[in-house]
Amino acid sequence: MGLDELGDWRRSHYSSEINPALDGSDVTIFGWIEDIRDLGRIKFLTLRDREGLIQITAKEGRASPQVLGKLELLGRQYVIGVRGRVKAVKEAPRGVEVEPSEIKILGIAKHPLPIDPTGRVPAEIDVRLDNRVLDLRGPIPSAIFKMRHVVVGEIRNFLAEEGFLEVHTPKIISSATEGGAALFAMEFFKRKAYLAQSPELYKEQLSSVFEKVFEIGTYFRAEESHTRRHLNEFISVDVEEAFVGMEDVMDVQERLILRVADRVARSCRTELELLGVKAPAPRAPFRRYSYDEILEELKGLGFDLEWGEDIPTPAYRELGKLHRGEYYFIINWPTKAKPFYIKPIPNDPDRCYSFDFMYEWIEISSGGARVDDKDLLVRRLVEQGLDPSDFQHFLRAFDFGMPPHAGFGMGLDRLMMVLTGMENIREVVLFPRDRFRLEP
Ligand code: AMO
Repeated sequence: MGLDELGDWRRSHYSSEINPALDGSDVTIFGWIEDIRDLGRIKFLTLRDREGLIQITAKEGRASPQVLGKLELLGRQYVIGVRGRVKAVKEAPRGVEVEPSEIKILGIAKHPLPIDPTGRVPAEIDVRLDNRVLDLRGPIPSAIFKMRHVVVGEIRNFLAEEGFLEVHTPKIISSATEGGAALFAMEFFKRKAYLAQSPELYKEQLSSVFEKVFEIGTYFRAEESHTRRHLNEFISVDVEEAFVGMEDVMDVQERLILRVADRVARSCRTELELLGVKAPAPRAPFRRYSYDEILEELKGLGFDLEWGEDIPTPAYRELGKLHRGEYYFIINWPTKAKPFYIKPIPNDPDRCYSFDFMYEWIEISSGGARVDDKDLLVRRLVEQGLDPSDFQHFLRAFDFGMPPHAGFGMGLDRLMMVLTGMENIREVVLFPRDRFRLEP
């Protein structure tokens, strides 16, 4: 079947803009066919565009033979343009429909379709992800990604208003940042290079120039674990500030969450309703528990962890039940459980100025105050089994005047899981990458 040319047709209205008050007006609309109902003498099409749905109604006797002929050719998810007249009709969804005077077929869809994007016929997440573009046309993914757009915009506005400068650091790097094991190696002409795991070493250096910086960027980790909250490619919101300590950047994190939650509650009502989640209403100030206190809580829950250990997932799961609906910080971790760049507490060097920011059982961000003394940094690198010569460029910045500084990195995808109530991080990422998924 030949496709029609777009020609001079341009959209006059989105579906959501067509309401009973437009009764009698001529409109041009575009979209994807969600449903076709053929009742013989009357045919209903539901057309979806990015804003929602509109009903197209063609009656024999009223519609032209051209229109009736075109209707015979259509299938679900075909892309069409419709010119027609708006009619206020009580029985129609939202009390309005469009009577077509001309239809253009602009794109076809092959049948049978692999999934039903309306979600009425549920499909496994893997099948949905294999057909992600079609899947994204459904109302739930659509709500998630509209909300994600609002969230990213608000984070950017908030940080800019707080005086942070947005920066972009390299993603092709020559040495590990967050530990060697989870690095993706690549060939960089004749040299070996890696994909950045975080902007840590760059944002720290830039705090010695611009004092307050942030970056929203893509990072890569070769972690083999296949979980519902890890991907091999994820987006992090990184913040770094000079002349402050851990508590100050925790306050930034707290204000950021309050601001985003407020914005989502005000701007995403439709999306929240569709997702079936309550508007976020975090109660500040967020509680700050020490690692030692959390270990005690876990003991009470039956997890006898050795001091210094990282907290395993099953323990986090139980901890989350204890902290239901709560955003909270876990601070002052054992130094050996954190990366080399986190500053040990001078009079208690087994503990460090670090925090994880949590919602229930999910870690949303982590950060802390940084080692700002070069000799200590070199010692910390060696203690962690790293070779200081791999970090010579980072270390050199400490010869150029490095201020005390602190910061954090927040997983944007994790935050979106929390705000949308999704249990699987793949739901909130357009084209997720994990060990088993490199496509689409
Ligand atoms: P960390 O390694 O804890 O800290 O990462 C920061 C935040 O990024 C998110 N995150 C991930 N999200 C999805 N998939 C993953 N595989 C993944 N790994 C991490 C989490 C996590 O809290 N440089 C430090 C931050 C700092 O100190 O400023 C860092 O990278 O939400």
